[in-house]
Amino acid sequence: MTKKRKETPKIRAEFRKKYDQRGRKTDFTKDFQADQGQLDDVASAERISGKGRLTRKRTVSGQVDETGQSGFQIELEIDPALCLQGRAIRVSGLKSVVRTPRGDFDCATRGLLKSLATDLQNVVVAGDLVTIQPTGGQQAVIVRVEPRRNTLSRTSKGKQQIIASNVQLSLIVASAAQPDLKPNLIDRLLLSIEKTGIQPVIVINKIDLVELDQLMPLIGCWAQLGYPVHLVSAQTGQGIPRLRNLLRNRESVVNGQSGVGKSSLLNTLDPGLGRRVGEVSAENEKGKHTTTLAELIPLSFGGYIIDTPGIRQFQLWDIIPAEVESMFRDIRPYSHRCRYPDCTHTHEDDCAVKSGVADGLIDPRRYDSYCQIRSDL
Ligand SMILES: Nc1nc2c(ncn2[C@@H]2O[C@H](COP(=O)(O)OP(=O)(O)O)[C@@H](O)[C@H]2O)c(=O)[nH]1
Ligand SMILES: [Mg+2]
Ligand SMILES: [Zn+2]
Repeated sequence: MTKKRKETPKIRAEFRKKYDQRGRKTDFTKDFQADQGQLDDVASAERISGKGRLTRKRTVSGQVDETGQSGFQIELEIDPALCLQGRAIRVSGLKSVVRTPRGDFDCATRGLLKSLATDLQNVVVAGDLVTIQPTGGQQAVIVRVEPRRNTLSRTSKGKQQIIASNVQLSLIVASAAQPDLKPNLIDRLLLSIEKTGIQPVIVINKIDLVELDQLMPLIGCWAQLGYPVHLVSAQTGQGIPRLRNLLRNRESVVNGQSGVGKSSLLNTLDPGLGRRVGEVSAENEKGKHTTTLAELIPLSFGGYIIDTPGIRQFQLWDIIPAEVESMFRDIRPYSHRCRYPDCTHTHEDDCAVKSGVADGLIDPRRYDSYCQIRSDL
């Protein structure tokens, strides 16, 4: 059921002077980072206004839903007649490229939105749905950022950094052989996606190199847990049409070890992409500095692939050891039946998880994966 929203009167909000560094550091910077960078949280008037010098007043209009929770939006003197809706497909610092029905626009970010940026958090990230106000030619200013459905993050300088938003699928690409299939690595990548709300999809490439029978028990285990598995070969084209249908009109991020065939797969899916095969991607090139965290690459059949040139691999950010059990869908149902409430399911007596493994209710390989991930954290 969709939540009903009703308009509330405009609220006069007071903001600190634009370049008041002290204000930025003490007030909403913290909240901004804690709240997944969602502008609607940041914009609630009290938190933005401080007790110090107030130099400007702005009108903020907000919405309150039936549950009484505020969903404030920054909405500053926007003239709807002049504005366009679009999607940020590339962001470098405060410059973005926004794709709209009227073509791509080079955009700056409007002053007040800009003042919400911190060292780590960009106000606009690739994937954001934005409103822009053209300023002439294909130039524009971003005046509004829609709340994000979900975010893709990494840890940088000990903090969570958002690199892309509104991602629908996360492809975990592995190879059946050359390099060997590493099921525990797949489990690890599944775990790192579990919290984001992005749908994971396991893609096993290079199936031309193996007998499929060998893979079936593994695939059955993941499928039973609700993770879709695609068996493909970039070389023979097996499984490609089905994967293409999945990616069509969606935004997908591609993840997986080097050499498993990610570039080959993208080329087979959409030959126009022209990805270089057999090359270590830019992410590993030493000395190459890029400020573009993520980029949306349009697919000829609709949708986007999200490229993350600056990111080596998605880490298990933000997960504490005690959380791991709850993120293993197959271990979670047993984890509260142990004798000790803080059971780690590794060395304790009367452990329901270990009993589950012994009784054949939990896949021993998945349990092994659990132990490995826990000990690595
Ligand atoms: N046999 C076979 N080899 C493949 C397949 N896909 C990719 N390769 C090879 O695997 C190597 C690495 O491919 P690449 O696309 O660069 O992998 P990436 O590092 O994940 O982007 C290249 O030598 C490809 O030719 C496939 O489906 N079958
Ligand atoms: Mg590659
Ligand atoms: Zn236990």
